[in-house]
Amino acid sequence: MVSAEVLEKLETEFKKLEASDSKSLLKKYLTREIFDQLKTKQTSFGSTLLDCIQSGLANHDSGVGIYAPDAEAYTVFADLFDPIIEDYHNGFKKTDKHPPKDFGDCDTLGNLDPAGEYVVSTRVRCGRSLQGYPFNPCLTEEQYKEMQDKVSSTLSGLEGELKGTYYPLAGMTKEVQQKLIDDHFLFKEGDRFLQTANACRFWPTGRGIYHNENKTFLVWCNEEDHLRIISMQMGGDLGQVFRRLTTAVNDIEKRIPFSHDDRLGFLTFCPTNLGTTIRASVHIKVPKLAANKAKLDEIAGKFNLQVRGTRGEHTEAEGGIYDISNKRRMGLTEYQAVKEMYDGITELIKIEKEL
Ligand code: ADP
Ligand code: CIR
Repeated sequence: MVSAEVLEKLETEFKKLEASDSKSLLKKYLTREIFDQLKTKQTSFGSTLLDCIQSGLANHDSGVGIYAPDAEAYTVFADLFDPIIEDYHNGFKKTDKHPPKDFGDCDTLGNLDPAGEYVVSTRVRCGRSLQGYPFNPCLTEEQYKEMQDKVSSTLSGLEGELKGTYYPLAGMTKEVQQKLIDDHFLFKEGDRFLQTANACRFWPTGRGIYHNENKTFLVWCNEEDHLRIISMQMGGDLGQVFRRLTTAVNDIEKRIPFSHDDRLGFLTFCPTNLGTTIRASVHIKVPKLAANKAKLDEIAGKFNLQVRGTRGEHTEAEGGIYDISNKRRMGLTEYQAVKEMYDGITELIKIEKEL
């Protein structure tokens, strides 16, 4: 049974959201009818509607505003998740099925900017959830420790270019942590969207980063998702970056079983990351296009691209450097998601050159 306290909080905060000018997908799709239908539901982990939407209720400036506290929430609260998923992932309907994993032929993706005039660096990441564990809001401190042990010992088996070291956040000096964040290798701390989603409990327990010597291959442990697997390097050689990622993911998948759903693809905490979970991005300087930020967003949108600031989501551009990536991750293959970024960035550079 959902407690009277939770129901009361839901009611009060829902009214505030309704009265706000929030542009979030949560506000767009949480009608009174859907709200009343879902407010008394619970998953077998005890997760309620409040657990799903508290981040969006606390942050009216959310773009999306909803997270799945456990995988079952995608089914129990489907009447809210499905339209949000459809909107974010370019029309992925509740009757649609995400295609099977397909990394395609990385060799068909070349260097986006061989002369090095525009692209500063290239990064491709994906998210994975460990089978048998719920997402952040439902994890116990013990589970965080257990997962970190599992992840660090598994990754210690990687070889060649992927060989590296796991660094737990607990015990890392603030200087080292800040340098890793400033250099774009490590997740930031204190993200209010995640905090209010109840995703930062027991921090920094169980959180950490694995990376190879050159920091071209990295794995985040227990930040937003159980795992974020990342390949990145300076310049625009997307083919090389994606090839490294696919090699790593194929190898790690042989060692750890991940949560996958027949319809939704790989399962993640945030519905924007479901499916392929791929975000392929460049750090890019396009000063002429960026002279009008609204115009840059509009043109990027035409190519299904999303523009972020230099330090990632919810940050500003520094030194004219934008993070531009594929927006949708569902209803297409891994290869197609990366190709969407490749084709879009190729067009953006062409437009920039012509201005
Ligand atoms: P995520 O990519 O995991 O969704 P963020 O948007 O917060 O999360 O980005 C995480 C970090 O990755 C940030 O420090 C951001 O600057 C960095 N980053 C993203 N794309 C690139 C890129 N192409 N080159 C260098 N750093 C990047
Ligand atoms: C928002 O709604 O703005 C945040 N909750 C982030 C949403 C999408 N980003 C993500 O998954 N990293």
